[in-house]
Amino acid sequence: MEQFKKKLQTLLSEHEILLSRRNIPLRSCNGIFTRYKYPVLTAAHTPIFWRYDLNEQSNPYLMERIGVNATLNSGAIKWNGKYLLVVRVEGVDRKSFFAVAESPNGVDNFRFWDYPITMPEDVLPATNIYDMRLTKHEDGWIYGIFCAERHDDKAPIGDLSSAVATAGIARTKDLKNWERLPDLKSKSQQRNVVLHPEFVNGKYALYTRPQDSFIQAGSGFGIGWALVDDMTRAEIVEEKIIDRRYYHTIKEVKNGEGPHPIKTPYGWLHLAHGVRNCAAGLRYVLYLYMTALDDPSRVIAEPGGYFMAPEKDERVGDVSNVLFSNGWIVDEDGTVFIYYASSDTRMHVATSTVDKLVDYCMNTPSDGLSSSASVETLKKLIDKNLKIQNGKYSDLNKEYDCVELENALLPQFD
Ligand code: BGC
Ligand code: BMA
Repeated sequence: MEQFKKKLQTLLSEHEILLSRRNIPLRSCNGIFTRYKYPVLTAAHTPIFWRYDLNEQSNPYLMERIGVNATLNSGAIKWNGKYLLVVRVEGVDRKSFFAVAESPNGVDNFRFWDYPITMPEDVLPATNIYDMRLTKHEDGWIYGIFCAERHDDKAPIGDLSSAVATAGIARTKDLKNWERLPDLKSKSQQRNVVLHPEFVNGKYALYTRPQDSFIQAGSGFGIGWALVDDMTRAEIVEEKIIDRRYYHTIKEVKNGEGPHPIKTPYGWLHLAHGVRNCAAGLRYVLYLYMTALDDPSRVIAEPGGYFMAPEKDERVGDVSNVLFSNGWIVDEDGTVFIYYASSDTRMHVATSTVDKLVDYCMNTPSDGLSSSASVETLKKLIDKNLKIQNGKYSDLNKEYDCVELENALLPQFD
């Protein structure tokens, strides 16, 4: 085989091995969710024909022409029986765009559709767009709300970093053709805006995240809620904070709604991210909370602390120490596929069930906001457990089958 063809053959085969690799569930360490061994999407998963010019005349060395830096913060939806991610693909030029990747089972074999999404511009074109939340609304449209970012032209000359973030809005019926609607009108800048799937008092309902500037959430105080008459000219008139930030918690500096909440018989189940600052920079973790079925803006369960935090390889990437999620899918049997990105670099999946996540929300103690409150909460569980362990289970032998268990567990700790 001539050399060019041979090289291409190798590229395509290696790519196919990566794409068709079976994913492996890891042993759940806390009983709440199951992580998977491999990321579901990396930059290397993007098609070869996106990155290489396959014409031997114009690319005799068969080199990459358009580099992809990362595949991250993806919206998610089940569509015609397939698990779809609307992926934030970031090029080596730092520009993000959206592209659909599809899997038959939700945990592996994700493949990109041939073309990325062509997102029409708003009247004021954006420099960068990212982090889409998908909502199949009861009005019949699928909405995608995402962050649209532009340079702040009011910044002093020479300041090329100040920016303005707005919520871009688009809708579709097939995830291929998108109609762009005007960006959300809001007094403050906005990121992490999410559309609730049902009408509330006949209106569209938005989870918002008002912010003082491009980076600082500041006086916004948390995840907000606003009702909107018409998505084709969406404007926040009144905004109230429904999930507040507090001093010395996992969401002290910032928080934001993840994907839209899941409806359960016990209330709306929410996934969000919380941010705190430390000497190593911002640390992003994921947390859950629930709101009432008859009023999705009324919090009814607030488990304390984080639900998921970056672990092992997840901790390192372009923006290290970050977990971020803006997509999850719930199946008819109650399985929940949580799609999360680690360190702004790659996409992963974790699975759980609606029942487990609701149980987690309802029965995890809330944050008492001080060390002494945490100790009191812990003592209550210890009191209760010691009675049980020393009573009903006093005959349990800790050494039971230790060797066998150790052998089974060892691969977990490699
Ligand atoms: C980046 C986002 C980031 C935001 C705030 C943007 O320029 O693209 O990933 O969340 O800045 O730091
Ligand atoms: C944010 C988000 C994400 C990103 C995170 C960490 O503000 O909107 O785009 O994952 O920062 O960089």
